[in-house]
Amino acid sequence: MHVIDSHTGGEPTRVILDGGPDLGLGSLAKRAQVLAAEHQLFYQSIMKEPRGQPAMVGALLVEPVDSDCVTGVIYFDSEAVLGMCGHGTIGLAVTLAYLGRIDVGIHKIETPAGIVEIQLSDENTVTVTNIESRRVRANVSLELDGVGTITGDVAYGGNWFYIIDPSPIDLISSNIRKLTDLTIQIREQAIKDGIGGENGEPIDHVILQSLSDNHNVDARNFVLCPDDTYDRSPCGTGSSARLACLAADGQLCPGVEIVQESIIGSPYRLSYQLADNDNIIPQITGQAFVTAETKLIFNQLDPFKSGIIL
Ligand code: PYC
Repeated sequence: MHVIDSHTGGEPTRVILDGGPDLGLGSLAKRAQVLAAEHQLFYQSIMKEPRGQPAMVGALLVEPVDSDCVTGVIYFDSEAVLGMCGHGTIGLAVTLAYLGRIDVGIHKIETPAGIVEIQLSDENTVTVTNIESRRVRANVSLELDGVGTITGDVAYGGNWFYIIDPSPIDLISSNIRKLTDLTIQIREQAIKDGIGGENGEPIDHVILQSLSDNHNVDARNFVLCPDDTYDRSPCGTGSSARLACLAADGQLCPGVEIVQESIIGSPYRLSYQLADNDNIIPQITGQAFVTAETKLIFNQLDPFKSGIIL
């Protein structure tokens, strides 16, 4: 199995070029369901240690339904198949450029959540125009044992987010352990309380927001992903959900750019346009770098050929 690894603002992406399971030829959403239901060992074997690494997102290339798209892609981490992935799309665009499959310019990519547009500005810089994003509910409270009341917004940006602003814990790297524990507790409580999308979709990511102390940066976040790791990048789908909240609150006008940084300080430039309904169309600009071209080997005698699963 040939893969190409990259990182987007420190967050790793592994593009799988061949050797994936047969998912049929349905819509990408249908194929993502088949991957989640029937091929968990496949994606865990690529994402989990010793072959994968914490926080890594896989990008399985598949035939698109819409032939205008340069490729179809299904994203996953070691625990879940994702609807969309912003940092992964930036990493995928840079990987496709590295492979000589796309040039500088505008291209379309099909994901289970819908078609996204990428603008490759140079070999590392990409703007993603994401699927329509929206805030679903504002000021939803939950009670956490030992913490008290937490209040946040529920928003969709290709995945489902519960966003708390301001963060109850300082967003500094020495707090990463505490931030991870708190956001896991929040996600578990949100799921128990049935907080989620309009059709009962569970919260899969939690965001804590704050202002940034850094010059020329507007905001900082900490994003918990389904595999319980934190996003090293500012999270493209999470930034889209956050933009939907800012738009709904009248705190950011269409076309105005802000800079959002992650807990490790890597930045995205963000803006949005209004869609025909109350939704927004987010734009996320970031940079990715290819780090490895690898052939993965699965030896039947290897006791950890499917990854370390505890
Ligand atoms: O950038 O959308 C994103 C993302 C989702 C999970 C990890 N990164």
